Amino acid sequence: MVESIVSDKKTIFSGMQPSGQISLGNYLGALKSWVNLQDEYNCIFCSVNLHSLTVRQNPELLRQNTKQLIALYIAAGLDPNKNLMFLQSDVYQHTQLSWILNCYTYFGELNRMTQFKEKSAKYEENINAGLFTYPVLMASDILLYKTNLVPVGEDQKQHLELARDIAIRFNKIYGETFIVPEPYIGKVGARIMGLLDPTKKMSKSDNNGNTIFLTDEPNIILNKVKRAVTDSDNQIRFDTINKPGISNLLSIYSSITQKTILESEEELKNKGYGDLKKIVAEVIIEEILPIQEKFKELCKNEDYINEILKQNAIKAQEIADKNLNEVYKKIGIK
Ligand code: AQP
Repeated sequence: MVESIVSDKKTIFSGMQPSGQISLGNYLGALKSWVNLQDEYNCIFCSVNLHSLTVRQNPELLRQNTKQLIALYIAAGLDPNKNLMFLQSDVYQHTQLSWILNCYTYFGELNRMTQFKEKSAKYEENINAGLFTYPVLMASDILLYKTNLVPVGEDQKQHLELARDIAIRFNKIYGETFIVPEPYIGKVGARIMGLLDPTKKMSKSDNNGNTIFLTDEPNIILNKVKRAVTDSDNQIRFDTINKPGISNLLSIYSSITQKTILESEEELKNKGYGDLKKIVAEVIIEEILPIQEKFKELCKNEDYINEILKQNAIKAQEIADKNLNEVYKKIGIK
């Protein structure tokens, strides 16, 4: 059995797509909690740029967003010496394994994926095969590193379940090869909804005032929060069905301040909506400003980011190559 990265620590894999700039949703739902994992686990935080090709990208923007994503990982507190941070496209073994695992995944399984259904509806002019087989590439990302744990939001649970099924299926045929990954159950980040449509999640590829980006200037953040959709009954209370806008503002507030929703409700219940928005915008700005300052510094030093990517990709390739070769031998390619 091939070892995972090092020592007795468990391996965690997660990633983000550079399909836009990182949103407040990506930060509060994922990145912020990753920072707390880096001492206890062997962490692999990839920029999954090949995944983002399932939706048409502007090549220049994709290049820029890819580098910025890694700079934001570091600015938010991920230490490049403690975590493996690299571009998915720099480790070709991801796509090699993906092809193999495609042959161990059933059409019916992929056809059941709700994210495929949602994205097909959102991008109905471009329902490409990559969108359909996306979960197999994700399974490859995870299984390639003998990952033990995957921090997943609600939206990715089904994909992780599929990765587990593929691993179990492969192990049954060829003997113990992949570690069957478990979901990481820790302090789960909040699911942040769009400001203009609080019934749908905030996405980095939305660019219409629905999304706050980590790189937004304070006045932009204030304006976006001021324009957030609320309701007309002027009561601050958490009720996602009847008051999705106010509930979303409460989620953002409690996620940043680390207070419970109940504590936040109690603290803010006598405020008007205008004051609530001002308070929420203030805590967002306070949280994001230090990240932005560090990010701007990092962006001045592109060589530093390039070097991190290069060194980390070499380390990742070493592990990936070993594990892919094991698969090749088992299936008769080598
Ligand atoms: N709104 C959100 N609230 C909480 N967590 C979120 N995540 C994404 N949106 C929210 C989490 O961020 C991580 C990285 O996501 P991704 O880049 O792999 O793709 P995604 O989930 O499709 O994110 P976006 O922002 O919605 O990207 P686009 O617009 O390209 O589709 C994941 O852990 C995800 O759960």
